[in-house]
Amino acid sequence: METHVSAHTLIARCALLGAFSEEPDRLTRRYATPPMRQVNQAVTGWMRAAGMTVRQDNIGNLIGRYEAAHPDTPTLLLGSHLDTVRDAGQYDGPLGVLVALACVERLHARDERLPFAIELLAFCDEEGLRYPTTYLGSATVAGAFDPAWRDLTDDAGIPLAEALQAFGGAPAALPQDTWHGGALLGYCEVHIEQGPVLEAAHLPLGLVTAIQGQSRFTLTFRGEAGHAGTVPMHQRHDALCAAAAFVLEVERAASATPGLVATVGQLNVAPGASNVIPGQVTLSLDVRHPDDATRAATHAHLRQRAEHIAATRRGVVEWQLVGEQSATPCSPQLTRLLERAAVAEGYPPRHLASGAGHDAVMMARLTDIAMLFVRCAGGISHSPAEAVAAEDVAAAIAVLERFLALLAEERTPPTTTT
Ligand code: HGY
Ligand code: MN
Ligand code: MN
Repeated sequence: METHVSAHTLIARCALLGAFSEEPDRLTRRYATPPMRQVNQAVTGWMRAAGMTVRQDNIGNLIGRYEAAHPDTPTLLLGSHLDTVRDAGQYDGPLGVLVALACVERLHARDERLPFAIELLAFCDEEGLRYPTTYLGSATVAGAFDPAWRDLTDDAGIPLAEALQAFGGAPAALPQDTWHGGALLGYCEVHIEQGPVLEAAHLPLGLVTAIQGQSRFTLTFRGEAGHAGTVPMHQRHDALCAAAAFVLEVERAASATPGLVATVGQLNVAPGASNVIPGQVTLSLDVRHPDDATRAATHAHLRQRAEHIAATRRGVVEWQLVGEQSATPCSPQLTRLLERAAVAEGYPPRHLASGAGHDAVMMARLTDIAMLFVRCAGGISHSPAEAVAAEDVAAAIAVLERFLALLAEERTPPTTTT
């Protein structure tokens, strides 16, 4: 009889969680929404069955704890996120939570305790879809939650403080959610690669060296709304035309800088009618580069360009920083251990940088981090086309399991013979 969770079971679990969505025909699971409650419920059941004690913190993270062989031992953190982007795939986030859970299930099935406790953090918001910020869950655990975020509002005007309360948390108690459980050994996150490098190299797994930095902004171009039929072209102050010129400027600047990626992914046109000249456009800007100085120089340049474009069209632009993360290196020590685990399981140690952001960025404020990437089909993510192979998931479980065993070995004092 199989005593542990197979890769096939794990993929079936991802599909099960993927059915919990705010929208009937596609997967969208934003922070503190009813489907987030449903995934937390499902994962709670699996965590309990794996011998973990489970709690939900004030921000809404689901936390399972598997005790160590002895009290007063340090803790290893494992985790990833359970929220999604809009029209998402099933693996970005949940895969990492469920691979870590599979390893704990295997320990529990063997009735094995390690010389450290494991806390599995299933973060409630990594994507930043509902509120204009990212990493709400991991920022809270890392003690980086900005109290001003409590007043942020979603598209329906619901303040974050209200949403978290409705989800079972207490805004005033958020500081208590900062890690206070004693010594940490580190944080390790398994995640789909979200890029094409591993697939091109015909490798199932990769070891992350660093996570590139990113800056996110909201820009508001203001012009003048007017009648689409009566205002001559030369007398218009069309905010969408200004925004469109800026979008192309973003593409130009990013293409001219090696390694730089920049994206305008959201555009809200107001008043938003076919017979009205757009008076105001709000757009998002996401800028990333492995080198922090290059990223900063690029967004400074883009800001100048935005102001220039607005001015030449006799409008104005407001530029608002939404969030900024420096490039985050992974811990060489923990990554070496992960590499030893990969090699021991027969997988070549391919190192690569992460273009996507991860909860590990926030956790690096608290402790050493390491990340294991799993190949995904076509390098596609943030799309329902996300796919992973069962053999690759099995490889990830085996390597994380081996990583735990190596860490346990390192922490077990050698027995002395008399
Ligand atoms: O946007 C990111 O890099 C991440 O997937 N949230
Ligand atoms: Mn994502
Ligand atoms: Mn993710």
